[in-house]
Formats: sequence, structure tokens, C-alpha cells
Amino acid sequence: MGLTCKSCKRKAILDIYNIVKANPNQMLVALAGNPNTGKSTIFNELTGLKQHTGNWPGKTVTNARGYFKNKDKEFILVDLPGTYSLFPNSVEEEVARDFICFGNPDVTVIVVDATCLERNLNLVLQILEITDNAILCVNLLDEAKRKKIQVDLDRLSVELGIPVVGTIARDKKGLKNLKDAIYDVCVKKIIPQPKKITYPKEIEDELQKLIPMITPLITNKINPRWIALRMLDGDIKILERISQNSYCKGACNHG
Ligand SMILES: Nc1nc2c(ncn2[C@@H]2O[C@H](COP(=O)(O)OP(=O)(O)OP(=O)(O)O)[C@@H](O)[C@H]2O)c(=O)[nH]1
Ligand SMILES: [Mg+2]
Repeated sequence: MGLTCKSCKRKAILDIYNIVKANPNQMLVALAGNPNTGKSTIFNELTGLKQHTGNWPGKTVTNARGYFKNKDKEFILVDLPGTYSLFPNSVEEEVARDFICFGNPDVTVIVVDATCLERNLNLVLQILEITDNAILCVNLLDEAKRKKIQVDLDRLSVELGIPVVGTIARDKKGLKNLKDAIYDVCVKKIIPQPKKITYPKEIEDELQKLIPMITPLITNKINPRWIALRMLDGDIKILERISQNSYCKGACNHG
């Protein structure tokens, strides 16, 4: 199979997040979310780096990596390209999806725009089907206030079953709480318990047959239920990803 522009681009992006922890004290944190929700602004504030930001979607096209410390831990923060869904339409979206699925982050911070929560929560629910270790960061609370939108963060936390932190990243507000929530989830002081979606009986029955077959094939933390759902969806590519095993830490050679 020849090299295509798409495959080269994919490889270039993947190389950037070929992340090996230097020691067990390091924790890996993914910053995910819809485009233009303030992920790179949060990334820059936490790491002191200068990722490209601006008021239009699709600025971040590769995964930038930076570091920050909190208490006794060091965190590797990965700024992912914005994605509307985990059913990707572009290489960037596919890479963001794959990092969440196969990159083994210790916690995934999902950044949402407080002014359009309904649209953003679609991706949140999709991510919570993959991983329990998630934190919701409700950003742009200043814009929400300006538009007279009130967000009940405590209620959201109860409804979703994960920690929720409100931020105004551009004004550096709420970021200490976010760092502390990341720490608490990483050290298991807080154990998120996302509410799971129950599908109609026909689907749940098929899932119960598939999950025991898939579980032995998976070498990392990826949720077999999610893989089974993708299979029922006819997503052939996800099976290729697993058989390539190219994202499973400890089970692959990225060289
Ligand atoms: N008013 C307001 N603006 C914000 C806030 N956080 C970020 N912004 C602005 O929102 C715009 C988008 O921010 P980015 O950090 O580039 O967003 P992103 O999620 O990385 O975007 P993509 O990389 O395109 O997915 C920028 O103009 C930021 O200055 C906030 O809390 N309030
Ligand atoms: Mg960005």
C-alpha cells in the first residue's frame, strides 16, 4: 500500500503524541472537546506554553504536549484537536478520537462551551462511553453570564456522575480548581462514576454476547463495551486499530 497524503499526515500527528512516561509519578491528561471551546487557552495557562488560539474552530490540528506540576505529581497535558464527535470526519478528529480511546490517558478533561451546552454534551456522552476517568470543564462562563445563561454545575455533576469544574480560562479563573480535580481523579481521591446509557433490549442482548469475546483481545484500559457498540455500528476501522495495536501502551513499539 502506497503512502497517501492522509496516511503521512496521520503519521506526523501520531508522532507528536508518542508519549512515554518518564516515571510512575507522571500522569497523562488529555484535553478534549468541541472546536473553539478554549482547550488551547487552558493548555497555555496550565503549561506556560503558547499554543495557537483564536476565535474560530479548527485551529489546533496536532496534539501539543506540555507539563505542569500540582502537589507531588507531574502532569503531561495533551491539547487535542477539537472534535464534534467520536465518529470522525477528518484526520484530526480521528487522531483526537484515537488518543482518547487508545492513548491511555489517566484522565480526560472534556472542555465545553457554557453557552451551547446541549450541542457540546453530545461529545461528552460519547467520551463517557469510553472512559470513566473524565472531568467536565464548563468554560466561557463569562459569555454565558453575558447571555443570561445559568449553568448548574452541581446538578450537571450529579446527572453525569463525574466532577464538573467551571472556568473562565481567558481570565485564568477556575484553573486552580481544575488542576485540583485532575489531581484528585489521578490519585483516585475522586472516582468518577459516569451514568451509562442503556440501549434498547435488542442492542443490549447483542452487547452481552460480544463483550466476553472482545475482552481478552484488549490489552489496555479501553472499554470493551464501547468497542462492541462500534462493531454493532459496523465500524470496521476500530477493529483494524485494535488488531494493529498501535496505540496500546506497553504492547507496541512506536519506533
Ligand atoms: N470570553 C471567553 N473567551 C474565551 C475563554 N476561554 C477561551 N476563550 C477564547 O475562545 C477562543 C477559542 O479558544 P481556543 O483556546 O483557541 O479554543 P480551542 O478549543 O483550542 O479551539 P480549537 O483548537 O479550534 O478546537 C479564543 O479567542 C480564546 O481567547 C473564556 O473563558 N471566556
Ligand atoms: Mg486549540
